[in-house]
Amino acid sequence: MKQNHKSTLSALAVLAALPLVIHNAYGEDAMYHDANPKAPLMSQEEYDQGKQIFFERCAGCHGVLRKGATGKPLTPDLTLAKGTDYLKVFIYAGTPGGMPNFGTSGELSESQIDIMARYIQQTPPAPPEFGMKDMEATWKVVVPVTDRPARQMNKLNLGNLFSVTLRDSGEVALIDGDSKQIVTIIKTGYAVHISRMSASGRYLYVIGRDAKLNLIDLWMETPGVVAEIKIGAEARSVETSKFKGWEDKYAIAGSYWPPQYVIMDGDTLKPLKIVSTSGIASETDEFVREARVAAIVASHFKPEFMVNVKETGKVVIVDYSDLKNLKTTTIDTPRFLHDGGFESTKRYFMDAANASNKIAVVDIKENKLTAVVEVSQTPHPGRGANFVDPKFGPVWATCHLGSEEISLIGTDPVKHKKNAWKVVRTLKGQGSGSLFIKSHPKSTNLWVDTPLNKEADVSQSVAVFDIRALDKGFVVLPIAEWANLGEGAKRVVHPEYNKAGDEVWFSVWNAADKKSAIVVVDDKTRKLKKVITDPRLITPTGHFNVNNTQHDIY
Ligand code: DHE
Repeated sequence: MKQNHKSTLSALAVLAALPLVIHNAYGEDAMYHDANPKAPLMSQEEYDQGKQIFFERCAGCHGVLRKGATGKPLTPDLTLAKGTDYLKVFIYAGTPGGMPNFGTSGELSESQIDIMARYIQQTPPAPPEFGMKDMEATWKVVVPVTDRPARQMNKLNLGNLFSVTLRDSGEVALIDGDSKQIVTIIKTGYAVHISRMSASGRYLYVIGRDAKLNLIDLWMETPGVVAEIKIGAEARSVETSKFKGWEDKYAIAGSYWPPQYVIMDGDTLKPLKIVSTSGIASETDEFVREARVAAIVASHFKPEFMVNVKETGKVVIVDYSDLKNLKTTTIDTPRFLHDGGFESTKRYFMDAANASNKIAVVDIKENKLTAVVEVSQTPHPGRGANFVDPKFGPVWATCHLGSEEISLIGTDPVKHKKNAWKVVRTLKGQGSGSLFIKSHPKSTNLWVDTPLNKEADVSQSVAVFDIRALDKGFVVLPIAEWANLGEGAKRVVHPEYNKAGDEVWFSVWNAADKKSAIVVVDDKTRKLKKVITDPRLITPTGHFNVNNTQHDIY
């Protein structure tokens, strides 16, 4: 009897945990039925579509388990109380805090918005784990190391090559920075996120949102994929070992799901070591399963990687000199770490805890937290911008998703001690919705994009400040207008310098079925230099100059 009771309970527990597929009482369509009876009904087809859209558009900010990070938590205890109509308004129009306007921008149809409003009231499905065996099953060495060229076989000026993300076609375009010609287009993972370079400048690593990592050899006659692997279900970051003696030895990639990072052989992507990042959060001391890996940077001072764990607010410094006896240092920071980069000496990692409106400064020589700097709403620096403020000395700057402010933080604790790790100046940009900010050691310009601003004239242009006269405000350059692409909700995104530091490249990111372009601006005159268009340039977003990415110049 006791045993029966127990097995009934465990059967109920299984039923409660498993969503059921039932048949619609009103017809033949298969219906998805959530374990929670209050969740609105959906057909199986609608549920599957919701799941796919959530993965593609929402999980990055809200999390797979929907516990929230950059975006608000969307668990059924919260969403059910709000109801379908209320949720639809937010999905349709977005918010000034950074929630995209999926309806007004035309990215989702009315029926998709209705599906999403109902989908987020269902219990979030937990995706499966992805361990060593799964990774090994996807790992492919396309060209073995012994069959690769011993020297550069093409005539490209590799330092000035750009790897351009073609988001929706799942490709990168390699564009020659000198001639502005497309060298080749390479198939990669779905919705490629970033490109990073090996320390030598030979190997290019490209990671997709679907966690597929491609290794591209730039020495081949036509650069192409020499190895690939899938490291999980969802990912955003990859980096390579940059310390002297370890150049090109290892690659590291972090995943959103499962929450973990993996260290691989640099020239084959053979997975060597997987480490979970689930754990106890810095400010709440609560266990977080979905503790996702955001930005990763590599130290130039030691054989170490700095791994940002988003939800727990931890920078894990991973010593890669001995993978068997892995030494890590864990630094508590404010929560929801996202992106960041080095200040000009590369000793301090300026790390955006975006949902806390703070920048954590981590000393990677001493392996300790140096400061926490309060900035404006939802800092989003990309890797940030370094330059010398005429009044305050060396600074690192971040723009913000949730505000028009640009915060300049003093970064020289030796010669400008009283300014170090303080916001020394706040500039006003065009508006909220900024994602990336950029300068170059050889330039006197500071460029700030605003691709997620709700106003088309703001999202389609860029602001540029003269570093020598920051008080004078900014000048607006109508980048999308210069590209002259015709219709579409174009967004101007990601300023990136060429190797010489005398050109700035922007993506004009249009819908997949519309024309997009790369616009090259002369940095000195701020005049249009070149519009690169090609039917193959589908949804360009980030574009990474080999030399600047290899040497962390920004
Ligand atoms: Fe990114 C960097 C995550 C949306 C373009 N993006 C990063 C990094 C992370 C991240 C963790 C840092 C990687 C590193 O340095 O190792 N991005 C996320 C998200 O979670 C988010 C908010 C939502 C999502 O679902 O992905 C998101 N990102 C976007 C976009 O919508 C952008 C504009 C276009 C796209 O590809 O989807 C975009 N993210 C970029 C780019 C970088 C980036 C271009 C690299 C900037 C750099 O200069 O290093």
